[in-house]
Amino acid sequence: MEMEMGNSGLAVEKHVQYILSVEKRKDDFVSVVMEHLRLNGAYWGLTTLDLLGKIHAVDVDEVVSWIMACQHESGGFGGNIGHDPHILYTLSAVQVLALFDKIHILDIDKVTNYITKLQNEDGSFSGDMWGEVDTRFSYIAICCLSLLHRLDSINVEKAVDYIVSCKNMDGGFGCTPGGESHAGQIFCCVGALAITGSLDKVDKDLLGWWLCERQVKSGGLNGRPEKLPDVCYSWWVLSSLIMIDRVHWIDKEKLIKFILDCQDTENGGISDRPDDAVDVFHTYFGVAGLSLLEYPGVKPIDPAYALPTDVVNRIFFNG
Ligand code: GRG
Ligand code: ZN
Repeated sequence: MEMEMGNSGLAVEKHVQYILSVEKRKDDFVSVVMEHLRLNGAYWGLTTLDLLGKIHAVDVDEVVSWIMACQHESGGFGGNIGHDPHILYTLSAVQVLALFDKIHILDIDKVTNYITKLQNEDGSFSGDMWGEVDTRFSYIAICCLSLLHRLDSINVEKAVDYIVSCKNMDGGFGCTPGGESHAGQIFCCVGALAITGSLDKVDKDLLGWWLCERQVKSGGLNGRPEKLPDVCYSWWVLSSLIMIDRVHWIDKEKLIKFILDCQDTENGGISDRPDDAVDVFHTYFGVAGLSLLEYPGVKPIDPAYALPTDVVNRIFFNG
């Protein structure tokens, strides 16, 4: 397939430099405000580098020892050293270790125990000891335990039943039963169902229709009806469409153009919409979206695990 390159192509080198500069800038204003997001930010930045074939530009030992220093005695990980543990950061920690083929350095029982204890009687998951329940946490628990080969430590059947109880009339899913359908929650529910081999619980045509209606005139995708398009939905919507085998229902070329239009071609990075300020989150989702669209020069990413396909294959097929 012939893709538009040249001036309108993906500015790989610029984005790599942008990510590397953000990783180093540990104490500027934005980093201080975002300090509690650091472990998530590390996952976004490092996965982007890996998708662009540049993971070796970072010091593995430095990253891995910082990650391990974020672990709490409970087995969960905090967003940074000394922060309270949360399931959100625990997944990021496992994902980053997976990128570097370092999962074996974890005390698997300890991490498994932390996650297992967050499952509630109705099959749902809390995000931490304070108890907030959300289908995001169901996905995270299932994704994380699957990467650790420990899915058998939770009640998978009840976890699936809870996710199904969050399904709506429009085919989508919300954060709790009765919650409005949102592309982010749909990714979580479809991803969890994909990992547990339960995609038969999804009404694929109905959900596929709702998801492909997220594409607006500019080619970008929104997260709900009547909302503005945003590059991050290139991930939440597209990964879901791929998992339910309906990705041919959107216009891929127009979406590629929308993502490329959100690049800062001078200083690197990708923003939520054309001409907005760039950030690592949208840089990751833009590159990950292009990966799902099979854009040349970007490694393929797994739509359920949100990790490069070669990393996922290493975990499940090469010991
Ligand atoms: C490993 C990729 C990966 C994710 C981990 C945290 C998580 C699991 C998933 C989050 C899913 C989610 C709810 C994403 C939505 C994020 C987002 C852009 C929310 C914005 O919502 P609104 O209502 O914005 O503020 P809109 O776009 O609706 O105007
Ligand atoms: Zn966004």
